[in-house]
Amino acid sequence: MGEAVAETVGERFRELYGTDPEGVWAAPGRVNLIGEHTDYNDGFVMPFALPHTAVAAVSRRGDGVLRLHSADIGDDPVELRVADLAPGSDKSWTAYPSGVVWALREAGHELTGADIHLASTVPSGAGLSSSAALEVVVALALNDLYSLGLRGWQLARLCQRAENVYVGAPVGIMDQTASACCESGHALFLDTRDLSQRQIPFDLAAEGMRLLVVDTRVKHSHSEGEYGKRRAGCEKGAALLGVDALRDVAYDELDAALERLADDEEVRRLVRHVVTEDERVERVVALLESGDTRAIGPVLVEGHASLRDDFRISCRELDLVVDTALAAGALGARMTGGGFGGSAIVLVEAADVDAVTKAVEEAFAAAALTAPRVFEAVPSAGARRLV
Ligand code: GAF
Repeated sequence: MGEAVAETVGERFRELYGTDPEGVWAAPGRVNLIGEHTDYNDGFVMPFALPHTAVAAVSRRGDGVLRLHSADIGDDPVELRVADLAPGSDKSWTAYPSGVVWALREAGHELTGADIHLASTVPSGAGLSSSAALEVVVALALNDLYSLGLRGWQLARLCQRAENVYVGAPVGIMDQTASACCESGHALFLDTRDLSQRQIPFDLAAEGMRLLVVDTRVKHSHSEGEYGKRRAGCEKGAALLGVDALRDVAYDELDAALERLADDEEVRRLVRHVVTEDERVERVVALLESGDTRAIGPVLVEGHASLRDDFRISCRELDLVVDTALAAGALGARMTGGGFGGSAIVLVEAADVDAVTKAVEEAFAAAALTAPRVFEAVPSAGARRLV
């Protein structure tokens, strides 16, 4: 599959820029199994890569020019000068790739320009990290072509910086690390404090189960205020409790911490979510490592309730997916990603895939909602060079 995609993208590059690309790279979107809104609290997350990828055909230039083109936009390439790239100057899709070039140069890497053509199969606005995939594919291509020698987690940090500072979205480090570091057949247990990682085997098909992604088609965006408000509330909670980050509040000290926050109900709820969510990630890792995979279902459901009731970032459509899937026999379900729309994940016995899918589709139709997009998520490879 990779070769066919590389061929198509390379062909388009030739049409646009008149030469062959020096190479073609791919970086995936992700779903997060558990560990939501913990990554900017120095906590734990557990994403895995989707088969859907952003693909980039790239060549270096020596004249300081950056040309960017996206198959999804279709116009002529956008032409910029690398020396002129500045945070906040770009409000279009090109901010993601050019932000990466800016972040690499800001970190001291000498880049003299590039021609880039991008194409992506990661649904955008669906909470599946289409932006991180775009960033990481460009970072990896430039890392290879300019022989920068950066490791996956280092590229992830630079991509996060591009998104935080250049694009202006206050996201954590999960999505970029997932795209850069995930491995096929595994979920990535990531400690976002020091970026230490463990690849956890995650092969549901071998155990007769499936994980469905249900894209509610409710678009979301991180540059909008609600994500930043949650992040600021978590930081306020850490400050009130006198810790560097909510990660430092131990699960067995949660009740005492909540008592100290008695005057601020909103911060209390945010703290309770983050501390219990970190514990849920550790529980899921322990269950998967002991081979008790079906038992993660109820933990996913607890996670959803916490995001809905304490963190307050679910929405009617996400709750409908979760409630309907559980009523139709799913083992577990929860919203995934930043929230306020986007996608939910549903863990099901293989034999129940059709019945659960049908129940969710019928529930959306009965509620007069746009039909959701349902597909199976197979843990796939992280960012890589295709040719
Ligand atoms: C979005 C962000 F980009 C991530 O950093 C993370 O905070 C996630 O929402 C919530 O877990 O995907």
